[in-house]
Amino acid sequence: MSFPISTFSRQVQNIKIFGKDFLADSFTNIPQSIIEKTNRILYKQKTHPLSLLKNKLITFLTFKDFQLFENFIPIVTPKSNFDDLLIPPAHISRTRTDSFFINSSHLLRTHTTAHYADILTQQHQGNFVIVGDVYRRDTVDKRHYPVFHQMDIVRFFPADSSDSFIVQSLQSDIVSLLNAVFGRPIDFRWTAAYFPFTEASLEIEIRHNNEWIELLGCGILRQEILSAGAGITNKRAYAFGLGLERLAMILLDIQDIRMFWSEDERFLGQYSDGMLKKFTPFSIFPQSWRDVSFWIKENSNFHPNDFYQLVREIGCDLIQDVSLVRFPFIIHFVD
Ligand code: FA5
Ligand code: MG
Repeated sequence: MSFPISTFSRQVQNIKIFGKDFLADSFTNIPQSIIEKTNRILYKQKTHPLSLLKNKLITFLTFKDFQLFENFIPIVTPKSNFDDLLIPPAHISRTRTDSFFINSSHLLRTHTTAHYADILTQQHQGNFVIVGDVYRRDTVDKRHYPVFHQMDIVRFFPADSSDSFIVQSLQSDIVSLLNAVFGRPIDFRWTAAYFPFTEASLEIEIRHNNEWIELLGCGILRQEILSAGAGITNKRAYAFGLGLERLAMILLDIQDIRMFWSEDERFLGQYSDGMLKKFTPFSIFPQSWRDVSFWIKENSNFHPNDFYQLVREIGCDLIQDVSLVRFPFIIHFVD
């Protein structure tokens, strides 16, 4: 007997999020456990470490006068999440295996970059910051979670600014921001990256406990985005998008991204005084490993992300890490 993996996922027919009703369709893949996460809004809870870190970042000298947008709800259209950012029609992030779709016309934003067009079409022509929760179907490990938080920052420059001037400003603003947050010079490296919405795209990685951890992506915003959005032709801009959990994990020595969702006083209580301090671990449970194996029918459209989501659904937050081991045999069954 075989069951399609979706049989086990607690899927919903009519979806209510933020008081709005949506009809499920063949694109729907958003489970109840994710809908529930949309209500938590961790980055606005006064003494939650993500909210404390957000406040520290937005009050940094260079960015303190930037306009803050933090009230956009996470429901977006494929147009704003992808099209407006020049993400091509065949890009993997547009698929049901990688993103959480409410239905074919709405999804949970996969990045806070999804709001650039909303902001630019309001004829907003000044520097800005966006903060929000973002959602992705992703691997299961201590640094990935299906819901996490991003901060995007966009800074404008005069039209005649050269690429090298903008990239230098971008890199020095980011390094100054990070040095200020850590209170010491950080150990970092730049790596080449690709984003459809930026040119000269880069990522920064920070060294922590002898591992390089990717923290943010950035680049010069493609001029088409500024001109199509607000008809801005007399300015250029850099943009970056930073993972708040990643930064908080390094800064506070939090080993596991699931911790941010804890409602345990032993976690939240450590930050109730509003101070960003090193985390003191409290787990009393020893680690435990399990092997799971199953058959996948040849040519089935199984994607590992379907299995990861199933693990999240059934194991909830007890599971920290899933490693994929492909068994080298292909077995042919006769139906
Ligand atoms: C983006 O999301 C781009 N929108 C960033 C950007 C903005 C680039 C503006 C250029 C201009 P990326 O997919 O790399 O890029 O994610 C950005 C950061 O989010 C990562 O560097 C990482 O810190 C964090 N991140 C990504 N996936 C996860 C995850 N599943 N869990 C936790 N943090 C994550
Ligand atoms: Mg990246």
